[in-house]
Amino acid sequence: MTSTDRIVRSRLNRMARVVSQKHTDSDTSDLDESSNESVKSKLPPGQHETKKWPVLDLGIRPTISTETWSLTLKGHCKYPQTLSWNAFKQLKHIQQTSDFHCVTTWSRFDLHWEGVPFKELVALACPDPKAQFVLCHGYDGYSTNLSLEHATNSDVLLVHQVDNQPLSYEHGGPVRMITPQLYAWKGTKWISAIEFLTEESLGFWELRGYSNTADPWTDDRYSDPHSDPQ
Ligand SMILES: Nc1nc2c(c(=O)[nH]1)N[C@H]1C(S)=C(S)[C@@H](COP(=O)(O)O)O[C@H]1N2
Ligand SMILES: [Mo]
Repeated sequence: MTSTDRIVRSRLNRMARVVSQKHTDSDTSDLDESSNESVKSKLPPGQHETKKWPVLDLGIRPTISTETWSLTLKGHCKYPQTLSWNAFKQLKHIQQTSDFHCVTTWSRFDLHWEGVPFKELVALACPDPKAQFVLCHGYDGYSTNLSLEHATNSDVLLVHQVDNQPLSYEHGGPVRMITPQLYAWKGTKWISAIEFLTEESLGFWELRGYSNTADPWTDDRYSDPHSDPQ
């Protein structure tokens, strides 16, 4: 068994546990360990705050630097293209502070990001009107899907800096995506390509039973609580 197989198996075991608990007991409020009111209002159901920032991936760490990194825009779009690091750095950048919620129940508050809004890349590629879905790929072979509608929210960014430092390699540097209003697996680390699709295509975890919509505020972790997760 490879290390990726072990990571996937433990995540699927967690999913099976959560799903079976939901069948017997739908009250997850006891999982909210925080007593501080301002923290509580920022904490989605079933999450707890961590001051650290854990690293989660498939155990495959691609070697990628700003010299070798590039981002390909492809699929159903008018202007498919590949951007180098220098071309990417010339796009419109913004700074934004947002929270990070992992499906394995930790949340990290107030990360200060700098990067390019996803919608700037959409404007460059000009997807066909029928292409309402995106699949984002990483250099480690990871992928995750989301709707174009969500991806163009103003807080969905391709980031290269966090807390005024270059994004570290283990957190997906040189460039990763973030989706602050969705569970963090929707943000591809070491992002390599954005694919515009006319039909939905599921990503790595979505194929294995994770939710398509992934809304932390409705505890929307896994796609079908009645399915038998492998
Ligand atoms: N390329 C890639 N991106 C990925 C993953 C991955 O395995 N590979 N894991 C996802 C998951 S499940 C989470 S919770 C976050 C974790 O980001 P972090 O390691 O910076 O905390 O990255 C997401 N993006
Ligand atoms: Mo995750």
